[in-house]
Amino acid sequence: MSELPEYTPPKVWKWDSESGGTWAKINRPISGSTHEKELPAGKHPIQLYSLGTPNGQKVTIMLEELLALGHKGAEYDAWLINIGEGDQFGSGFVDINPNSKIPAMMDHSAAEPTRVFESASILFYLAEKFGAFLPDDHAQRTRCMNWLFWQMGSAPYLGGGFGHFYAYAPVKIEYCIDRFAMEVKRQLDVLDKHLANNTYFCGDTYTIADMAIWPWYGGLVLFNQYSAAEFLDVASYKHVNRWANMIHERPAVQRGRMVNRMSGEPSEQLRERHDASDFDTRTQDKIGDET
Ligand SMILES: N[C@@H](CCC(=O)N[C@@H](CS)C(=O)NCC(=O)O)C(=O)O
Repeated sequence: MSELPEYTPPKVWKWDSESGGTWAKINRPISGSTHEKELPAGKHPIQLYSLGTPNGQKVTIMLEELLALGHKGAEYDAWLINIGEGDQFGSGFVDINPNSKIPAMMDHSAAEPTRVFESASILFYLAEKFGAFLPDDHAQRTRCMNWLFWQMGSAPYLGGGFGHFYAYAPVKIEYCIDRFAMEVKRQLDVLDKHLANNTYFCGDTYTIADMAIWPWYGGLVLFNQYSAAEFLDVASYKHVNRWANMIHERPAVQRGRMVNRMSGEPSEQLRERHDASDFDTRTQDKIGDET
């Protein structure tokens, strides 16, 4: 085990704003807005304020899937919230999500304009609104919700635990990396065993549970998330790989993954989406730094 400086926690924790690490600049121990900023609004009933992280992708995949199914009411404007620059602390964003995290959504087609935050809540809201990607049968619906809630409870160990200490922390701490690598491998094993006997998370039906799990665990096995594919030996989870590849083949998933993205191939970054044609005309390779 590597040597770390001796640390005795003080009686009362105090905020050290210089604690270091990739996200130190934006992390704060207090909630609420830091500055006044109204959010823009476009022409569509659904206004999404997000970023193309795994949590953001869940919602853009769902919206693109709904549109692919012919639900015209799912047309949306997707505005970029740059969390590295602190946009999530603007007053307009905090009015929608007091928790200052993407994704956040406004539905202006409801009798009362409706604010929706937390990615699973948004997925569930859209599934109920359009009657899609959520089984009607109570037993099947419960299966779907089990896995949806599984994702919400489990992914913080992957992102906030493993990803943070393996990729972002200013020092590599063996104890923390061990603890969270063990948990993430256990989670991958849970998924792998389930997918050995099920095409999707809910048997033969593609649901919001798949849309929630894929950007995180699919990202790990397909896109070398956190540069950890080799370290976690993700290739050994054969059924997760089979499922992840199958979901990735869906055109709506490929589109959803491009929306509000700020990294990767410029041709796969559609930083803001206001129209279906934007996928052909407004990607970063075509417009450069115009946005
Ligand atoms: N449980 C939330 C988590 C959302 C979340 O963690 N969003 C991150 C980006 S993936 C964020 O906005 N971080 C900004 C911050 O922590 O200040 C959800 O699923 O919607």
